[in-house]
Amino acid sequence: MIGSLFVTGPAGTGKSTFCGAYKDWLIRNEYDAIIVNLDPGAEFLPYEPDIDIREFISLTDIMNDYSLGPNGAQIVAADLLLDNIDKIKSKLELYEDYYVIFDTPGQIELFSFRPGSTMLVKALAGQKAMLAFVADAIISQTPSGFISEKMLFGSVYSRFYIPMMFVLNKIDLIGSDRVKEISGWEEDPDILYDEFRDEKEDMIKDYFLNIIRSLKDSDIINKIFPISSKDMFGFEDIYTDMSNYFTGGEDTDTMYKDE
Ligand SMILES: Nc1nc2c(ncn2[C@@H]2O[C@H](COP(=O)(O)OP(=O)(O)OP(=O)(O)O)[C@@H](O)[C@H]2O)c(=O)[nH]1
Ligand SMILES: [Mg+2]
Repeated sequence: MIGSLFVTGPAGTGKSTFCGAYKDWLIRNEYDAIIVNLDPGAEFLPYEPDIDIREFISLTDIMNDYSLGPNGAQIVAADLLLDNIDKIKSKLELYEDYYVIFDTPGQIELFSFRPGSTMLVKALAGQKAMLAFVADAIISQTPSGFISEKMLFGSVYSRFYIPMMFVLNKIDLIGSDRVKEISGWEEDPDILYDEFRDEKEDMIKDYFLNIIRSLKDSDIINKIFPISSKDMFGFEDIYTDMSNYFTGGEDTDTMYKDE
C-alpha cells in the first residue's frame, strides 16, 4: 500500500458513506484505492468492499457460539479481528500501489478503545497509517457539540497517536455560513468560549474555559476538513493531506495515469 486511512468516529456520522464516496473520488482522479471493511456487524454497506472482515467473522455465529447478545458479540468480534490479521494482510499484499481505506465498526469504542485496535493498525499498516475522525456537522454546529466531538477526537488520538484528521461530514445539511462559523472557532477559541456561554446562558465555570484553552494549546483544536460525502465535496483537501504525509506531496501514482 502507498498509505492507509482508518476511518473512525461516532455512530452514524457517515463513516461508511465517506469510505465509499472517497474511494470513488480517488478512482475518478486516477488514484488506485480499495476499501477494507473491518466492521463484522455491518448489515448494509454503501459500497462493495474489496476486502471484508465478514468473510472471516460472523456476528451471528459469535452470538450462537458464545451465547451472547449483539453488543457482547461485537466486543468478542472486535477482539477476534486480531486473530484474523494474517488473512487480511495476505489479501492486502495484492494491493501494493494502492491507497487503502479501512472502514471501522459503528460503535466507536469497539475500534478506538479496545486494546487490540492499536496493534491491529500497526500490524495492518505499520507506519503507513492515518486516521480520519468523522464527525457529524449537525452535532458539531453547536458549541457544546463541537467541544464534545473535539474531546472525543483527542481521546481517540491519545489511543493511536498517529496523524489524524477531524473530518466534518454532512456539511450539505448545515450550509456554508455555519461551516465558516465552525472554522472561526478553530481559529479563535475565545469566540467558541463566548458562544458556548451564550448557549449555556452563562451558567458555566472556568472549567470549560480551561478545557477549550487546553484543546487549543494541545492542537486538538487546529484544523477541520469540512466535507459532504453525499456531494463528494472537500475530498481534495483530504487527499492532499494524505499524499503530503505518505509521499511528501509527490504523486507516486503518475505511472498509472494516462498522461
Ligand atoms: N446529508 C448527508 N447525509 C449523509 C452524508 N454522509 C452520510 N450520510 C447519511 O448518514 C447516515 C449514516 O451513514 P453511514 O455511512 O451508515 O454512517 P456510519 O458512520 O458508517 O454508521 P455506523 O457504521 O452505523 O456507525 C446515512 O443515512 C447516510 O446516507 C452526507 O455527507 N450528507
Ligand atoms: Mg458504517
